[in-house]
Amino acid sequence: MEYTPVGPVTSSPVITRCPANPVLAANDVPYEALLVFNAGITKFQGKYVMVFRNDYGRREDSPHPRATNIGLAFSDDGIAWTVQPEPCFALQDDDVRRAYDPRLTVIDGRCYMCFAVDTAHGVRGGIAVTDDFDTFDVLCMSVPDNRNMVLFPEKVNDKYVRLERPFPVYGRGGGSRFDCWYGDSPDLRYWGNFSLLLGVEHVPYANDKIGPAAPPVKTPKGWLTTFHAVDIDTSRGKNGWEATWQKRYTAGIMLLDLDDPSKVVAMSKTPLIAPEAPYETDDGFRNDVIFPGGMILENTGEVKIYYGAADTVECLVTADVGDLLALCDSPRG
Ligand code: BMA
Repeated sequence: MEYTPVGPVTSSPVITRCPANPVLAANDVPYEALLVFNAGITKFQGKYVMVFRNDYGRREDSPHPRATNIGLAFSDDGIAWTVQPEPCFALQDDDVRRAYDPRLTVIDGRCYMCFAVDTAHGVRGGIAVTDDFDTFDVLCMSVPDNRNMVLFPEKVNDKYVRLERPFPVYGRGGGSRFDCWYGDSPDLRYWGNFSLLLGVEHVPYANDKIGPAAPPVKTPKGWLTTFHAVDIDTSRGKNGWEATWQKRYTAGIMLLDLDDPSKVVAMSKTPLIAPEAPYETDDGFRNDVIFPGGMILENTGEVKIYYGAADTVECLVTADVGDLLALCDSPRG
């Protein structure tokens, strides 16, 4: 595929990186850990809770870690985290290689976790529910290839709503030109009514793929939500542990219609978060990767956005909700 380079990008001035970044890293984890990133975060039963991806086990023969599990951490302030002694959540299925990139959404007092699953027959997206992070009930698993599912925190028009990112390799020209999709469900198990929400071509700073990021938050103006956007520049070379890494992941922001979240009301045509800080651009497994998985709207109007940085650590930026809404100033196009 041909990729027209996007060129330099910068973060929006409305975000502030947390001075404590990274808020979670491998050395905070009391079991074998190497890359701690792409976490799902929400407020549940009076605490902040994080489920994070932990890739572990350095190998001699490959830059890729040996295995992945999902860790669990709690916090009173959303900044200082205590990791539980053991990972949580594993799928008992011979076809499954690993579950990763979890996202959390509380609906009617229960905590739902969306996750990606690598299987011997393709990548699947699943949804499980838990009340204690000890036992999980898996409600549904998509057909391959699909992942990056996120759930809305309440029903809209009496339907549960999710965003997702299927991988149509044949239908989109053979590369990874993948888009953001909408779907809804009467019961969180059976999903349908799918429609395209946002295509790569609607995002000026993407030339490869996009996907849902953190689960949306409700505002009077609409559902405010992040997405990840990927651009490829074939002149990029080694930029991390692998021989080459030509992608860059930025975070975007958009506003969906309150009554019909299959519609983008407005979006920012420039990135919300672009890789700039050393923990985003240097010394990581894959540098220049910003991958949001958690977004919390506080009563004060502060929005916390958590993201995996460089596929290596978990970080936090904050912004004012009014500023984020003001950034969404362009039509989808
Ligand atoms: C995507 C996913 C993410 C990861 C990103 C950058 O395809 O695998 O988990 O953060 O690539 O490596």
